[in-house]
Amino acid sequence: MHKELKELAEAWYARPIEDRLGMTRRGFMQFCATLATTLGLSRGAEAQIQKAIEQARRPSVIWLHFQECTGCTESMLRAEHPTLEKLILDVISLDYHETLFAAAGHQFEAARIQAMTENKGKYLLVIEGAIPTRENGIYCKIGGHTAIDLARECAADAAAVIAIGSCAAWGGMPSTSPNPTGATGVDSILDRPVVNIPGCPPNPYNFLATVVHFLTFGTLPEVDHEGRPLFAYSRLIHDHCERRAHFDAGRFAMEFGDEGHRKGYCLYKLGCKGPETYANCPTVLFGDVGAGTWPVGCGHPCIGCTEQGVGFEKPIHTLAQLKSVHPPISFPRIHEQQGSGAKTGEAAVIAAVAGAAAGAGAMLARNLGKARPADAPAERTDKDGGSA
Ligand code: FSX
Ligand code: SF4
Ligand code: F3S
Repeated sequence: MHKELKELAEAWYARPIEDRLGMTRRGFMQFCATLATTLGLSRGAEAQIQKAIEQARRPSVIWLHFQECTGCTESMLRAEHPTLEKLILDVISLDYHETLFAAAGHQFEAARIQAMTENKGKYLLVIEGAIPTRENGIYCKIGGHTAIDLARECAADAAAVIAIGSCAAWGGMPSTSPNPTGATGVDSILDRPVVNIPGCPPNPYNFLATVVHFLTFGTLPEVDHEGRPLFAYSRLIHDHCERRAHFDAGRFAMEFGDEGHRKGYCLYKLGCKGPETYANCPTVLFGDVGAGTWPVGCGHPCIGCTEQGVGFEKPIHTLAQLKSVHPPISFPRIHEQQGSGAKTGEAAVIAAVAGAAAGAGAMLARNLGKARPADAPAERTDKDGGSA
């Protein structure tokens, strides 16, 4: 780096973090508490997170783009929270990013090699987009190198590899049948563990929380059998959806714009895939602009964008397979205030409001047919309900 630029950067990072982020000290501490909550950490972890963000050397991040729409990057940087993108860019040192860099051509290629050499064994490799494998990967090339070769070359000396978005996690939209380019997820072409953060686009908080976990504890968070962090992908959307009480009571929207839809009833019969999709969308929300800012909250069925075999695979209005018919032991509040500073993600805690619906299972079994609620309720069939 140019000497003057280096001095400027050093002076900038010598300033207190709240100055750099343009937030109050209290706001920063609340933010750390929110991240600790999102990660499902025990009491006191927010102090460790706070210390790590303030004091740790920012990990170098090399960010590659392959087959995708750049929505992951866009959603991260366009987040409405005034400090989220600042925090992400403050927590990591983004040393190579194909969308954000001003450099081009050979200069750009040189930046990648330099970042890899200077941070050998220590950098985080983030991959956005699917890897085309058909015909030796010729369907995606950057600087003359295929996505397969670039991913393998950059992963060789990385401290950890994060696949961001459903495309990178399992192929996502580019892998939709008939998958002409043989698009696949990053982990299928690397012989090392990959943390997957699916979603199209994924929630920026899940990426930030994963990086902060690495920064704080030196390890990546615990993952499920598909490589997804448990803190974000261990619960069904259906089990923490604000419309769940309507599902249990048999109140469904049958058409877009009908009375049930206008009243905010359950979207199951419009094809909502919440009952077979694992993600924290209902509690973390998107964009920090208010309550209900997630697909179902806005009145559209979840399409299962985080779930391989569901998102971009099952027709949007096909009924979901029910992974569970048991009523949850708690429900989130229907109207939770969002959008003020560090409050985002705290809905995860607030979700612990008591309210098991007695007899909801029986109601459920009676009301899952396609008939309108006013009609004689049809018995549930496998076609309607799946493996319950
Ligand atoms: Fe797009 Fe990212 Fe979807 Fe894919 O997000 S939002 S197509 S997951 O890789 O850019
Ligand atoms: Fe919510 Fe969809 Fe489940 Fe209905 S089916 S409760 S809208 S997740
Ligand atoms: Fe995707 Fe469904 Fe969440 S469509 S963003 S997994 S609500």
